[in-house]
Amino acid sequence: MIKLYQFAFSHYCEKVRWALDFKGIPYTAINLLPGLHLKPISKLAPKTCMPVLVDGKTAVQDSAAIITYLDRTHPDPLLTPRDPRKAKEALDWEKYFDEEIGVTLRLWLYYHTLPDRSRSIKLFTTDAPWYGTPLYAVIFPKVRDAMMQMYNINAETAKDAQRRLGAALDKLDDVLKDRRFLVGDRFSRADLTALLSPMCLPTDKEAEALFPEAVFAARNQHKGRPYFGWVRNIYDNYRQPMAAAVKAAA
Ligand SMILES: N[C@@H](CCC(=O)N[C@@H](CS)C(=O)NCC(=O)O)C(=O)O
Repeated sequence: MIKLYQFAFSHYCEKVRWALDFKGIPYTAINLLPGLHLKPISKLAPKTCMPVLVDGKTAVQDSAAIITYLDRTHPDPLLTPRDPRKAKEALDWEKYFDEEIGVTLRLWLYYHTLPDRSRSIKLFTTDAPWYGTPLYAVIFPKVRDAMMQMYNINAETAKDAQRRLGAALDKLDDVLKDRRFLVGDRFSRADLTALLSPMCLPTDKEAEALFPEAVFAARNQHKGRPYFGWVRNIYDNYRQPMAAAVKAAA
């Protein structure tokens, strides 16, 4: 059975869960804790980031590489358009999402969330092993410092991330004026809108509990925007329920 090493709360991991569920592939999710993931992941792959998919002797790291791998090994249904020009367009959109939305949204969210210890611990222990909460009671300050360093989080970078994210969302609003899908007239990997799930998916009540004030306020301002409705719509219509056969914790 395929194994997916992941952080349950990670939007890059949600992208791969979605691809697996869309294709109806059974898998086991191995949920790790930030900080404690470093050792197991460095044994599997060159970098420490997740998602990492393990299929027998093959380990694939990086959400885009995993989707390409799954399209090769489980082509029905394909997520990459067959037409080479459209395939390139879909990959370009995916890269844009990964770099201009996934990275900037995370940096901005973490800048506002990490100072709040209990909110952060709640987020990082989502569906994680039982010992996560007592362990973070002790090691959280170290993990927080490491994350701020790893993602280069400070007031200046958060401001820049917010600006870049704003520009990317404006571009999406503009493009979505006259399209249902980002590429052609079919759902493709370009429309796996998981990277916007932290912003768009929680209900108002969940968002209020989950987000720091600045993020909650921004989210409320965005609720009427085309991109926001598009993400919700695509989720409603194309996101199958999670099919992880076993949810293991390590
Ligand atoms: N480009 C990568 C980004 C993945 C990524 O940034 N993962 C983060 C969680 S959101 C991570 O594992 N960070 C911990 C680390 O890099 O050690 C992908 O698309 O999979």
